[in-house]
Amino acid sequence: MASIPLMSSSDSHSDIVATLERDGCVVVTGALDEPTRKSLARELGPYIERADANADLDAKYRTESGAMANFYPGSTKRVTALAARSESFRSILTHPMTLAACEKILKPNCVSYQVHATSALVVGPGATEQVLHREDDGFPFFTVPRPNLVVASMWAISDFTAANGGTHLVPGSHRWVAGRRARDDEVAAAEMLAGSVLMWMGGTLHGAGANVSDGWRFGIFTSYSLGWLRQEENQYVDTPIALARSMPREVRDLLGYRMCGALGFYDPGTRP
Ligand SMILES: O=C(O)CCC(=O)C(=O)O
Repeated sequence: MASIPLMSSSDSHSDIVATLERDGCVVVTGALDEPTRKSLARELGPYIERADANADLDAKYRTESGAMANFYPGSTKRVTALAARSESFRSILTHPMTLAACEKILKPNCVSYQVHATSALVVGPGATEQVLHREDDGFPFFTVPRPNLVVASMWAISDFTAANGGTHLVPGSHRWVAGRRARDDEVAAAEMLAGSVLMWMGGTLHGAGANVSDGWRFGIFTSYSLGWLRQEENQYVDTPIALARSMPREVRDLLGYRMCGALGFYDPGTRP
């Protein structure tokens, strides 16, 4: 049976990142303290409350083949634009452990890396399994296995179990060639206590598990990409410049309000 390496936040960042690179995924316990988790739940609660548990999305994205419906299974709430919506989210965005992973995995391929996408992913009872996919699938120009373009993370606000929709991962699949499909025994569910973080490589096959429990699974997804790529979530729309100006420099920079080498210049009059 496949398994996901389990480490602790007291392990060195370099050991954690080396494990992530080797196996394509890693769970690290004790990464987010309880007060921060509570603040995140409080700040995002009203948005999650209002979010449709996906009946709409299902209909909106359904294609003739049903492919998008497999990507957006029902009974799942998605709240995006987290940098704009939650001040506490900044401690996830700038967490030294995930930034250490970006420094090692992304930085060799770019002048600066950036936020790629953010979302609270709340999987409810009855949700079916999400189709396995790769974070770097948005860049089909490169052939699989692609160079390192994206690093992803899922922060457990609630406990994650195999029964409540714990993320499915295929360890090692970041090195697979295109078209290789995962056997059942190659897929592992991320089981982790609240406060843990699951990190995975942009090329690692993964997807939300089915929720056969009677509780909701609450995770916060955050990914980063090379600064010269198009962000998956449009951070300039979700965090407009007036709001970005009120944020710490490090956060603004990560959102993309800076140049990446010669790319992304702006008129000095609109300086962020
Ligand atoms: O919710 C999860 O566990 C994974 C979600 C995911 O990979 C996605 O929606 O792209």
